[in-house]
Amino acid sequence: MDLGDLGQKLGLDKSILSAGDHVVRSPIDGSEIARLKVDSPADVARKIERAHAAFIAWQSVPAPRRGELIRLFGEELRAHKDALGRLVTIEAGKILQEGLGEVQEAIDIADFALGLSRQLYGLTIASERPGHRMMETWHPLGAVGVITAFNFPVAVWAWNFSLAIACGDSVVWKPSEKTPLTALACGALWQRAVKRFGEAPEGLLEVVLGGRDVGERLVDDPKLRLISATGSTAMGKTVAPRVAARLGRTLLELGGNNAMIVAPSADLKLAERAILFAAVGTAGQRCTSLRRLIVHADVAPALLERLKSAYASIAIGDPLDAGTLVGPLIDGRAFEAMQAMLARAKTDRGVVSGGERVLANRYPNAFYVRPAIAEMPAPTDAMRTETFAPLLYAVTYRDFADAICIHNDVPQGLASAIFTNDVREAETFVSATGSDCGIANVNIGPSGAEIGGAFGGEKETGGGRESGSDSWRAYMRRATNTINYSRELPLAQGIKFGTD
Ligand code: UN1
Repeated sequence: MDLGDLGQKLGLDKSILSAGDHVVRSPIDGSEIARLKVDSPADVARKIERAHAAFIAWQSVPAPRRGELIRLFGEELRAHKDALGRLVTIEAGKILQEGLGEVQEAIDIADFALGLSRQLYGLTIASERPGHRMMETWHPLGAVGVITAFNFPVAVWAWNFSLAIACGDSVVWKPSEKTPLTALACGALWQRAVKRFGEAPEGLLEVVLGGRDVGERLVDDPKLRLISATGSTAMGKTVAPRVAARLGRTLLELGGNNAMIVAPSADLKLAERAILFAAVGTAGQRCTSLRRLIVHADVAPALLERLKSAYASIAIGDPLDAGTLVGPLIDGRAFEAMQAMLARAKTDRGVVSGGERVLANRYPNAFYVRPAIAEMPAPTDAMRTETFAPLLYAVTYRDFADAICIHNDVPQGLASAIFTNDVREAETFVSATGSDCGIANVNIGPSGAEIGGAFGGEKETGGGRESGSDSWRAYMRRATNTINYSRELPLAQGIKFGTD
């Protein structure tokens, strides 16, 4: 796999690509695309220090001015959408349409953050005391540590970064070891925006490369007031207590185990398309990927028939080719994890179609699989774990209340969907007693959320909310101000304390 002129287009100096011994491979064919230098403990400390110093200066820059820098960054992203999207495809293996979509998501959040920079509103609150006013003020929080996963190497960082910068923070970013080039390219585009802006402090974005030890340095550093981490539930379970031990803040976006209920009244054609995009798109490697299908027994045979024939003929191959819908898995470990779960599904009396390795002759060092459907006689324990691969379990239901129970009976709570034309079912699904997820959709799949809404989930998904709505509050600190403009000093709760 050759990067061609992508590095140059994205402002990556050639020398960076061979500066060290961290080998970066493309999942497309397993070939080496770069050897990068990772950060030493001293490098990480220096970068955190630099980000902290940048925050000290940046917090005093008026928010709309901060928004202007994000606007310039959005322009860089627009101008380099094609090159960056391609790099995402080469490094993460997702099809080009999705690589481009991911950069678009970063552009969208830049626009959102620009508008937000004039809308960091606080409340004014009625005081119980005469001649007093209460209000809330939102202030920049500090340097923020952002840890991201391989599967969304631009967008998830951008959600955090653009909001943090608009909110007056700085960011130290540790990308996945599997997608460091994309991170360096984002950093280079950011530097172009900074240069055009002219007056930003150095260190608003520091990219740190390395493995778990580098992540741990971020997690343990009290200068990073917030750690925003995206990845597995296992990762979240180590990050959260460590940050809590120093009483820092976390924003966690962890595993999902997303389900869709298909009711008898559903438009099956729409459902089929939604299932395909959600279950096989990104080769099942989104945290919002569809993993469990809960279908009414009356429509299950027809729907599964259609799905199985679509799965059998879906275009699997080079994600840079326009016709491809399913690219490679990220690596051999992902492939083995999927195979292990397929074997388990069979032991649990499931009927598996697909799941086999394909294109092994052409790509002996890469891992392409046919997406799999495992029809299970009943929900199983294995279905409670997230397998980051295109493996879709299907179970049937008769009673709608049972479908909701099956739906919620997993440790994770990220995204969910129902296909129905019955208004009672639709409204129940999005009500308090319906889906227990952070994202609950009707007649669209669980994946592919827009940036305007808050993104994240409940239970073992970690509870964090990123991206749109009021997620920005996580990147700021709230001050409650009470101002006395009277000539008296009345105490709250009517307390009398001595005499005046
Ligand atoms: C992720 O997989 O971590 O909703 C993020 C979606 C995308 C983001 C996924 N907008 O599927």
